Amino acid sequence: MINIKEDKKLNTLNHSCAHLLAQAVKHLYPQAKFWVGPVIEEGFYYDIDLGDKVIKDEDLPKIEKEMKKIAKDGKRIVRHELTKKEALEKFKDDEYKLDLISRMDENEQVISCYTQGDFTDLCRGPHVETVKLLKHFKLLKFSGAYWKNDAKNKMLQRIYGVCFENDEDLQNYLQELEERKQRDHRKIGKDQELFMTHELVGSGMPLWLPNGAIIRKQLENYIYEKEQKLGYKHVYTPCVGTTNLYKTSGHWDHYKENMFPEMKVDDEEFVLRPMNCPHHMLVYKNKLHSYRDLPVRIGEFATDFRYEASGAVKGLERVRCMCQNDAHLFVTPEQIGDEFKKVVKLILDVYEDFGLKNYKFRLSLRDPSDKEKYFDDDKMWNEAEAKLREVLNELNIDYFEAIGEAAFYGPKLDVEVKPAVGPDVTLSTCQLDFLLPRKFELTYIDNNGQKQTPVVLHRAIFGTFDRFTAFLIEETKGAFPVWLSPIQVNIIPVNNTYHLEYAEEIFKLLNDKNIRVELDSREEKLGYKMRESQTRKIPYTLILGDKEKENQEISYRKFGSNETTTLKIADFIDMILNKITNKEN
Ligand code: TSB
Ligand code: ZN
Repeated sequence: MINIKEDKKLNTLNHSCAHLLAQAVKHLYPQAKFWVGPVIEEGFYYDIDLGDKVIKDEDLPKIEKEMKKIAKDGKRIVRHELTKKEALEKFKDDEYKLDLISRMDENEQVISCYTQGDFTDLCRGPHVETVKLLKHFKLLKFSGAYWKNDAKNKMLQRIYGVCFENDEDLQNYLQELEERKQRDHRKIGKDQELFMTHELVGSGMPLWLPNGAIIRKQLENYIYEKEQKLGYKHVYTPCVGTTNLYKTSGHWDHYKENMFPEMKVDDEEFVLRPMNCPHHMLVYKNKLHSYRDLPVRIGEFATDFRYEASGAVKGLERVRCMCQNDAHLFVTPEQIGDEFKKVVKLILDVYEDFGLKNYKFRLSLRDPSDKEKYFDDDKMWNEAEAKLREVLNELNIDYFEAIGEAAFYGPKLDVEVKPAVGPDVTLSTCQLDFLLPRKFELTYIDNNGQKQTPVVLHRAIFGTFDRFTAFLIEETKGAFPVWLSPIQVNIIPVNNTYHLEYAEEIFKLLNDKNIRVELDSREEKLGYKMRESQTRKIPYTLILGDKEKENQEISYRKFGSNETTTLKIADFIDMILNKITNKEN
């Protein structure tokens, strides 16, 4: 998909289309007042105050129709420049425009408006010459949006649209959008019964259903095994801590707005934990360490709670209750490079196992001017950032840098991916931290018998099981490799009267080998059951009839193939177990 915001021609076209939208809305709802209508990567939107009116599904076609009418009428789009005084006078009844104008400095910028027929809007431009050129557009969706993004303000109506130069581009885009909707993990999650949400449990709190739980368990086993081999020691710690714990760590000062509010129990004040680092610092501190023990690698599949804005929560991808594949690595300063390198290699290794290719490394740095957000120690930041760059260059890793994306305790390397719908998100992360070990007064004894402070690497390979699963669902479009698939084999007897007994026999054989198998003994047509097995994206569908029963064989179809293969039952079991072990498709 082309980035409309960055394509000069499309940017102008979409911006002009936003004005066309506003004009049509004004015709239909004369009370309308307009806030801003920017161009975004995938089109444009306009934030509109419609008084009590709330936009509904059926309104979009009406607005679109009016837009078409205005466009056909073909008025020119004319620019006027104004002084600030004139602008304030012209828009004196519009609190939104007054807010914008009052913040403008006429010595620094020209104040301009654009008029098309009966509609004038304050705007920097540029625009196309006439509304006639706006032909190939579509209104896509709408939502509520607080004025200036602040929940204390009035909720405005935001309408999204997109405009192209020709119909072919528009149709291609709409088709891609449809494909992305089909791939959306929220849709597949529902269709395949992977997870659910319920308002009684709460927003951003998904419930993993049996099918989803199988996938999660496989992920847990997979990464646990890898981490064991790499010398990680796993722990279990509570998903609450006292407020004091988070005051000690600095989260209370730097991360409070992302946390659930505190709760009092007897004389203690608790918070649901947003991160596990403080608990792991205390686990480290539980005993004395010599430089010979380092690196100490403490891992946990740890549940965290974070306050995410209600408009931002999304399926499994952005939740308020999540489970991190977390670990904190305690190292000597000399070990930072090596240990960081091992983490990056583990990330690469895991992505390879899952066949993931669409990701980018982002080196997330602090914004040096933001002394509030980031802990203030220039030397520490400079050293840490330099160290990460050095390792990335050594490993020849392609990455981009992002100022202001660091954690409050240090710079980090993040893996960024693009979901089917919505903005990019981070999966894996590895974060360098010189601060928390100091706050918790952690030590190790060096080779001169002196106490030293270790450095900590925070790392999560999957990020959270929640977000990783969301991404995996979208990448595989719900057709999981056999080792992850909730149901690996679906058995269909050709005719229940003659073949059910044999099918049950095969079911037992597979089930005994821990192969996840289902037997479809419903009184439905064979063709119907086979089609359904495909729709459910089950990797292997077995069809058992006379021939198979007679020869102690099975016939199978793989997902996505129309070919039928016949094998001796033992050979089939060998084959599928091999694929599961080797994580092959
Ligand atoms: C890696 N203290 C570190 C940890 O030791 C930490 O918490 N880092 S984090 O804040 O970046 O979170 C780790 C990962 O959790 C992120 O990389 C991201 O993949 C995932 N994550 C963060 N917020 C959410 C959320 N709201 N929903 C789902 N996953 C999330
Ligand atoms: Zn951490």
